[in-house]
Amino acid sequence: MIRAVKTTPYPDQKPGTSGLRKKVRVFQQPDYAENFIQSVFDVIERERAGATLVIGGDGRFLNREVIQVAIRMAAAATFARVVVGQGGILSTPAASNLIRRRGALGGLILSASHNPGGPEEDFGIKYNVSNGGPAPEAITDAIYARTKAIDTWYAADTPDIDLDALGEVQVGGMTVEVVDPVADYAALMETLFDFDAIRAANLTMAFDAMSAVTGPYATEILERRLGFAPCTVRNGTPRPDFDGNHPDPNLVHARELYDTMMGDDAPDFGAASDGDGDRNLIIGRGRFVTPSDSLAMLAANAHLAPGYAGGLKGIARSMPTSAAADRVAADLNIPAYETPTGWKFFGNLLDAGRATICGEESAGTGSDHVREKDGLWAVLLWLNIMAVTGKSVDQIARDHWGRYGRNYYARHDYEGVDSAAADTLMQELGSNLASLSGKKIGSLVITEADNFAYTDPTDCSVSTNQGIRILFDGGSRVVFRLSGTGTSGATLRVYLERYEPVGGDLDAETGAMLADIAAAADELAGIRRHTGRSEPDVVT
Ligand code: VG1
Ligand code: CO
Repeated sequence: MIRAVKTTPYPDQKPGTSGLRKKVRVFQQPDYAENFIQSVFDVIERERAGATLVIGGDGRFLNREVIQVAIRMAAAATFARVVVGQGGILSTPAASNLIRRRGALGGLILSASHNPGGPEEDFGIKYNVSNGGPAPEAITDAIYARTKAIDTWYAADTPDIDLDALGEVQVGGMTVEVVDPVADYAALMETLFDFDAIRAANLTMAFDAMSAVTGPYATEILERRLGFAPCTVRNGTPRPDFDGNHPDPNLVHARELYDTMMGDDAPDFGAASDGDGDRNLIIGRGRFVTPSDSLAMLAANAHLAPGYAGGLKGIARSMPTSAAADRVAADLNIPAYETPTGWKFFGNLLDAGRATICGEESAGTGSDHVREKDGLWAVLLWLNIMAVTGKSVDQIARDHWGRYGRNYYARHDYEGVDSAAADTLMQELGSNLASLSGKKIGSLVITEADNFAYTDPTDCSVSTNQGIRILFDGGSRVVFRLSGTGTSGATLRVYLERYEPVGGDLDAETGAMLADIAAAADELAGIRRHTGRSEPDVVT
């Protein structure tokens, strides 16, 4: 029996940088999740009959409830099969892998990623397509359009299934298969990396899973398969509220790990991951590596891992990510791509075989093995490189800078800013760009200023208004963007970068090296004037 339920549209279901993210309370409104899921199914109406759909999430509050709803709705939408992670758990990269391995039409990933969880915090739904990656803009735009017109949602009239029992059950005419969320993903990692070499290197490490989804994956791969000591994985059990912590692996929220790694008893390697397991934080003993540098260093050394022994086809980075990776691409004589923020823009490049490794300054790195960024993948590639070279993170970083120069980098986030004030700031700045070229601010000379637009080289689709870039003489720059993943007010992101060439000051303190660019950013955009803030809330 199929239930057809009359509904009215919600006006605020526009997917952001990575799916629809709202407060849990918003998702708890009648029909809210159902409207969005039905809108997804309506957009794929012609392909969905008889197809497979992957469903899973990061275990946060509301995860199980929405999975049960999605299963009943998938049965009504005539999917033949749903593959769901046991306990409703699937990390984002594991979901991407499952979609690809099962030849699924797509997947629903239930997560608000690095945002906090719990009844007062955030929830999210993202649709991924058959390549395993986030739906491209054409599809998210179509989903949004549909949410504004929807009048009915459909669900099989069936009870909840047991999400904890592995195996198959029938829901209406559809098969639901509850699978081990870790097995396929761990097997994939074994094909990419030299587990024997990592084991033989006898490295020590600390991994903070932040009470989020990566715990079971890290425990299986690091402790069971690679033989790292018990308790290498901290906070390894996914909790609906992440134990009250903010599962964003940066120096603020993963402070304990940072302190461990800077201490006298630091292990060789420290890492953390975010709510849904697609981000990574890398800290060596006494050495933090910025995500932009990590991308460049991984790309430069990837050939040392079996999965990349044949070399890279190209490297892609999001626009606000530092240009460190571009220097590696130039050295390897392969193309470098600069895309808008958000992993959905890498999908076409990966599918077309133009890029092998991609990354973002926000602690996302990944490759063509799936179509999402992948936190544990980055951790394993670092371990593989350390094992093969016998070098520490600090040595790898210093050698890298000695060869390519160093892109000092930081992101300043101003959170919970009044939305109108943030919009005015961006508009004022945007309207002045033409006059900026040649202007001097302190010792910095502006060479170029624009509002970043991207033309996808594979399908020629154009994305405009992707952030304001102001480039200075000598390879330094500042970028301004408004976040597309927040759930209250606006977050202004200011990305600061200064290039220091080979032979220059390569081991200085980042804040000091960026001070004049930070001052220039305020002078150019009037951050204090518009937001009333004199300091960023978070510096990463
Ligand atoms: C942020 C990051 C972006 C990342 C996105 C999703 O977006 O800046 O690089 O792709 O989060 O990551 P925004 O629009 O807030 O700047 V995740 O791990 O939250 O899925
Ligand atoms: Co994430």
